Parts: sequence; structure tokens; C-alpha cells
Amino acid sequence: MTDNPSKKFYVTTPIYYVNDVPHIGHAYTTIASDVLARYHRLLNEQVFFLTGTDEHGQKVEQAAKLRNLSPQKHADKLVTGFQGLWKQLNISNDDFIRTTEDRHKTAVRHVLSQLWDKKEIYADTYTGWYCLPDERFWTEKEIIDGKCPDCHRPVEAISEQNYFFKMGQYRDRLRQHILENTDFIQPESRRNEVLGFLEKDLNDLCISRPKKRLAWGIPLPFDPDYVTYVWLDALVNYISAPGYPEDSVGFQACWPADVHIVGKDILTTHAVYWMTALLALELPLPKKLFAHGWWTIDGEKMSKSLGNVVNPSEMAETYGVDAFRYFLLRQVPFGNDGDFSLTALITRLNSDLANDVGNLLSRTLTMLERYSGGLSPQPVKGREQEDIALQDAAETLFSKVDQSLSNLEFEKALVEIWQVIRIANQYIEKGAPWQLAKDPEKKERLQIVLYYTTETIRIVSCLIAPFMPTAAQEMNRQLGLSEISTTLPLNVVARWGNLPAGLHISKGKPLFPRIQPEKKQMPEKKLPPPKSDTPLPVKSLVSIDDFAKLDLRAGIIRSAEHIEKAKKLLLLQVDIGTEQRQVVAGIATKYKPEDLIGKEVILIANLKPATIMGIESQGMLLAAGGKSVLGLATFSEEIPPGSTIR
Ligand code: ME8
Repeated sequence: MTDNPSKKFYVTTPIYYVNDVPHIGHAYTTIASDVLARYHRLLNEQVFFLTGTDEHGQKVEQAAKLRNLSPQKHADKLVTGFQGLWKQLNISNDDFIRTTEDRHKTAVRHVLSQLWDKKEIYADTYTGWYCLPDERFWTEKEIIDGKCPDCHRPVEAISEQNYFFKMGQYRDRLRQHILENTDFIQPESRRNEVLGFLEKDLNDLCISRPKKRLAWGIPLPFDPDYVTYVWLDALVNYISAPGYPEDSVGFQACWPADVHIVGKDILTTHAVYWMTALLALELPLPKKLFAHGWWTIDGEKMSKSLGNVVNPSEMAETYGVDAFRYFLLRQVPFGNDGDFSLTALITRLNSDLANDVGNLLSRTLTMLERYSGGLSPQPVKGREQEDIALQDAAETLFSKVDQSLSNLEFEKALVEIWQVIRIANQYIEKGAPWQLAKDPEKKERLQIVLYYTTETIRIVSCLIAPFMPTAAQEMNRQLGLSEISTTLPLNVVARWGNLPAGLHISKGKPLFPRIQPEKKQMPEKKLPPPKSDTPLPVKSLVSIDDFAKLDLRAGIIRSAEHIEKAKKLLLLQVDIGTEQRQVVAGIATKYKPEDLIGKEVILIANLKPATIMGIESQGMLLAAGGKSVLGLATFSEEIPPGSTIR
């Protein structure tokens, strides 16, 4: 598509909002993008892999307010959560863009000025339905029963002067491009969804927010009373990071992007808003947009109030970074929705990793220690049917993986690799080298079995490297391959017959130890609420495990108010560091709301939310007393909000 010989393979993730800490959804997209970036690097291509954070807009402004921080300070804190996680998960991004960086703001201003000068933007008064969580306007026709058609949350009517991008006029060109380029939007179901969307009239896009309503954004270069709509700001990251507009060499080396990987939640903003903006800017369109599916947890939507948000850092810490990476990409075809459960994770890790690949490596190394003097074997040509079958499976593996990865079929690529691992394990069982070793006449056959198995593992180890970089490296080390350095591209390295003889193998610890299911527990999510607050006969004994189920957190009360028609209840906003919890507490007979602001308290953070007087209560505060409250439990020292209590 491009004649530029220095064009890099350019892959992006969405830039994530810094309104909260990262969860497995964010990890999923970023790991998938990382696999693709690593794969292309292994092909000896120049790669530019970009991720980053979306730091402007209402969501971030509100999150900062809840933490009593300026939006910038808040973003500076939260961004470290993403950066630290990417380091832990071995994400090999070449750049990390923050939308509050000057290089990005310059690019956004440039884009807006260009569109303004080209008369692609105009001012108008707009009356519409605004979805606050999505930061998006909808027309009367689009909303469904007063709710956002996308996220189904209530919308509010807003009328104001704003600026609009003439998006509607690009509908036909965009449709034509999608129809002519079958790979442009993937998977097919998402492509059809976008085509369906474009069958209707396409409205112009409101690209501004009045400063009086939202201050946290990039001011419009042509009207300082407005800031840029967060989506137009965010999408520009894909061109600002590689150097647009100032570093034209850097930019030309990357653009157009080879693939934008996003979740299905942000398909329209990418497929329609971004693509039409690029058409207006007369920039080439990206080659591919892939919108993957959605993870649920044990069949439920991931949500803070359900307390079922899976922390990717904890998962990687407990089960291993590579194992976690493997599970996410193997469990569901990329593009489909998936369900995360610990049972599924443990089952898969034990069967695919500990059993299949772990065993293959360890039994092969043991054979080499016993029958080959601890050295990689001499190349030999097998003649039996099973030799030919194994060689054929290993030899054709690269092209199958290559085909799958060029379609972003990560799961299919892994299935292909594991197919070869299984054939190799069966080959060893059938070949029974331990029997061959007993018979001096079978020496040649033994050599063949050793060579064929070791060569297959070598090929497998190169092909799992993009998915599980540390495990692949360790396999290589144990096979003695780290003794040789190769700068050859993967398609050459993965050819049959490249295993050098005489490398010193060094068997190490099991690559993937088996996991005992009963020892690992998902964070408990739903606890029954305490039965009553009657005075205090000491209750029956509980085990330490029962106590450990409670997630107790230090918090600070940020606001407190009476609840109408409920004399005993107060509505509190409790800051627990990473988030604010709304708690309905029966403490109005003891405390006045104004006495509570700033008070340090202890919150049970993993209680199932309860609805009291129609208000959701997301946790309970610890207090002394029976039927009437004697006092809230607090600390003798100042404790940072969010600290756990044991
Ligand atoms: O939308 N399953 O940021 P965001 C799978 N800032 N993937 C999930 C997921 C889940 N349950 N939850 C989140 C934004 N994701 C904007 C993007 S880009 C110019 C601006 C992943 O923090 C998935 O990739 O809400 C989804 O698209 C993204 O996180 C949304 O992240």
C-alpha cells in the first residue's frame, strides 16, 4: 500500500482513560497489540508500537474532583498504574503518549486549525441529548426510552452553541472505502455493524465543549471559550505520537497505521469519527481497524459495585506473566466475547502449559542428558511415517502462525502451535526412546527421535516468543540456543534443520509449574450483609480465612448529607484512594454531617451493594455500638486512604 521503504509496522492500542486503575480489559488489548508488535519485530521489520493514556474530558475531571486533586495531578498519579502494569506484563511499546503532553496538544491544535481553515468546522446552536458517561450527544431519534443507545444509561437534554465537524458529507466516501477494502474493518461482524450504521444519514459531529461546562480539555485554537471534545483530542494521539505535524520524517515512517486494535465499545468513534476526520485532513486511512470482544467475569459484567473487577497485576503475580498472557489470547477467539473465571484459567494453564509444553521440554531435555551427553543432537534424516508427519507439522507451522497472525487470529495461532506440541508428545510416546536406548542396534533410531523432538521444540519456542517472551527465552536457554546469536528473521529461524548440533543443554526448573486449584482464590466478591447490630454477645468463632474474606480499607469522608425522610441515615461519600464510595450509614443520631467531613474511617469495601431508601450503598463503615452507634472506628495515626486493614 505504501512505496516508502522505511515504513514501519505501526500498531496501536486505545489510549486508556485515567479515571481509574487498569483492569483485565485494558491488559487484554495491550497484550494482543504487544504480541503483534513482537511478532513483526521477530520478522526483522521496523515496528512502532504505541499505547498511552487519555487524560482530558469530563470523566477524568470528575474522577479528579472525587479525589480532591487537580486533573493534572490526578492524571500524573493514575498514569503510573498503567505504565507500571505494562512493565510488569512485558509490554514492548515504543512510545507512550499522554494527551496532556505538549507534543500532543500541538498536534490537536494543528488538526483543528487545518479543519477550521478548510471550512470543515462551523459554529451552530445545538439541542440534543447528552450521555455523560460516554461524553456523547445523541439525537431525539437515536435515544431509546430516554437512554443512550450505546450504554443504555439515562441521557440529559442540553442546548448550547458549539462547533461542528462536517462529518456527514463523508458518509459515502467512507462507505465506499469499507466496501472496497474488505480487511479494513475486522472482524466481519463489526464491519457489517459499521456499514449498517452508515446506511442511515450521518450527522455532523459536535467537536467542542463550552469551557464553562468543562474546563479540562485543549482550548480550540479559534475560540478560547471552548475546549476540544475529548474524542477528537484522543484520536489524534495516533498521529501526534509518531510526529505529526512537526516531525514529518517520523510521521511518514509510521503513517498510515497498519492496525488500530480497540474494543468493540469504541468501534464507532474509530470507524466513523476518526476515519472521516482523516479524510477531511487528506491523510491516508489506516490499513486496518480491529474491534475485539468483551470480557465478563464469571458471567457478569465487570463492575466496581459488584466487586468483581479482576486486577491484571495480581493475576500476573499469582499465575505468571506469560501464563496470564497466554490465557487471555488462547481462551477466546479475538473478536468474540469471553468469560473470565479462575477455574478456566487454572484448567488451561495446567493442561496446555504445565502438561503439554512443560512436559515436552522437560522430557526432551532429560533424554538429551541421558542419551546425548547433554548436547543437542546431530541432524539426521528420519524415514518412518511419524518422522515425516512430525517434520511436516513443524515445518509448516511458521506459515500457519503467520497466516493466523496476519488476520489477528491469536487463538488460532496458539491452537496451531499446540497441535504441533501434541504431535511431538505423541511422537515421543510412540518412539519410546527409553526402550531404544536399551538396544545397541537401535542407536540410529534413537538419534532420529532425539533430533526430531529437539528440532520441533526449537521451532515451537521461536513461535511462542511473541506470546510468552520470557518462557520462550527460558526454553532457548535450556536448549542451549542462547549460546548462538541470530539476527535472522523468524521465517528463516523457524525452518526445519536449523538446530545446531553440540549445544550444551541445561535443564532448569519446570517451565510452568502445576497450579493447585484449592490454593488460589479469586478475590471474594459477594458477602452477605451483617445480620443485625444488636449488642454484643461474642459470636461463634470464625476462622482466619473467614476474616480474610473482608476487604477492609482506610477511607476519608469527603461529603455527608441527610437523607430525606430517614432520620437515622446519612449519605456519605468515602474516598478510598482509587475511587469514591457512596455509603448510606445509620449514624445520623450520633453525628452531624458537617462533623464528619475529613474523618478517617474503616470501610468494608467488598460488601454486595445494598439499596437503602432507593439509594445504592457501596459498603459499610465499622462502628462501635449495638442498636445505637457509639462511635465510628478510626485511626490513631494519619493513614492514606485505600490502605488495607488486616
Ligand atoms: O474508551 N473487555 O478508554 P477506556 C475487553 N479513552 N476489553 C475491554 C474491557 C472489557 N471488559 N474493558 C475495557 C476509552 N476494555 C478511550 C479510548 S482511544 C483514542 C480513546 C479495553 O479506558 C478495550 O480495548 O474506557 C476498550 O476499547 C478500552 O479498554 C476502553 O478503555
